[in-house]
Amino acid sequence: LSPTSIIKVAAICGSLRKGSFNRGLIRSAIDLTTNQSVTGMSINFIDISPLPMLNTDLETEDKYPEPVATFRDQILQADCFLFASPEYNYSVTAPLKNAIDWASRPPNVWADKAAAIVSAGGGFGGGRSQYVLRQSGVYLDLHFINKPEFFLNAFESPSKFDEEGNLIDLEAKERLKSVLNALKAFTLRLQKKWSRWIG
Ligand code: FMN
Repeated sequence: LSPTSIIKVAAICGSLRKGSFNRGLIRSAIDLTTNQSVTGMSINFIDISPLPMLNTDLETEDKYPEPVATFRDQILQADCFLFASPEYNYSVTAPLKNAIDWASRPPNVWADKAAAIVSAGGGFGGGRSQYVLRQSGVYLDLHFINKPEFFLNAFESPSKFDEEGNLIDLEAKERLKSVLNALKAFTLRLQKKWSRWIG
């Protein structure tokens, strides 16, 4: 990847519900790249809802079942990741953990990539789950940007989302933009280092 290439971001939402605020954060991030508020990145939303619950009996020696194989390939093809997720009971949501676990099976396709986490939720804006997710990243060699952190209380008034779960708060959009720019910078930094080693 040269600094002029478009960075491919895979965006994953930890909530499966239609009106999800976190899904709204991903839509807003996509808008920021398509309207060129953030340049040099393209964001592809990856739907994790078709994934079965992890069961290693579904694996054969050299194959994963559909739709797991497709999901793993989408992760492999991405340069970096944007996770948007609420916290469920102070932790990572079950759908997101399930997706993380499927892509961690050999070979671990998260390895050596950059990632950012944003969250919308209750009082702490889903923030507690971010630290649980970061902990999995330690084992997976998935490298999270540290700053800026992004937490959003989805329930305070006036609402930062419209009735369809679209982000409407300008200050939050600016913060989201900063997250994407930091993710871009860190992805380029990681990949430049990597190519120096193998070059
Ligand atoms: N919100 C919190 O802030 N902390 C929690 O620990 C928490 N636990 C939850 C557990 C479950 C099973 C569910 C369904 C919701 C929980 N919530 C919690 C509320 C969610 O943050 C809220 O429903 C949020 O809107 C979900 O994100 P979404 O809009 O992207 O679906």
